[in-house]
Amino acid sequence: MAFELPSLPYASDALEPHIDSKTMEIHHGKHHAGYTTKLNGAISGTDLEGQSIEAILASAGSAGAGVRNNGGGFYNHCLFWEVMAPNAGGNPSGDLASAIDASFGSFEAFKDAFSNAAATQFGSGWAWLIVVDGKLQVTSTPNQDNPLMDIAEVKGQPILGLDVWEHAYYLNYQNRRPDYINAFFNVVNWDKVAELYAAAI
Ligand code: MN3
Repeated sequence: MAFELPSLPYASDALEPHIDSKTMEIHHGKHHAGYTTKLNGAISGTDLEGQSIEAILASAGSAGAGVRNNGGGFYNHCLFWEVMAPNAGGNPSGDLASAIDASFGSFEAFKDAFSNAAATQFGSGWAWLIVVDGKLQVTSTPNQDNPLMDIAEVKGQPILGLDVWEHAYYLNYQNRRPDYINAFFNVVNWDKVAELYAAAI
């Protein structure tokens, strides 16, 4: 069973003006599609073929660069599309909001920590909100690594991820990564993040 590129859960222009249609089309239809095809090629005929993406990521350190980069790229973008939505943004509620307050002090403090992780990730990578032993933590990873990988410095279950590769924002924001990070908070699907949080604890 090969991995398949999931459809975007909304139209490519649904996140405008925060994330533009052209960026979404290329990001999903070219970049994510490419990671998916290359992941299938990298695991074909190996012990990893037929395993879950989580199991594959857990052996990323020994599986070689093709599996590490494309397995991460496949998983990370699947999560990324899901944690965004049109008419979203605002503040989380319920248990997730309480957990954010407990771990960071306030939602604003969380936003600062997450934005800082995204802004200071040197070069290409991702910022994450993860669950570690039932608590929330912000971290970042280079390239297409993620906190599910055995080689991650900080490990945990991702419930929110932000792609800070230039391909994620350059058409609309050029070098203004902080503007893209601010805009991202207008499209965060907190209902989905809350669902992932509930599943993780
Ligand atoms: Mn990307």
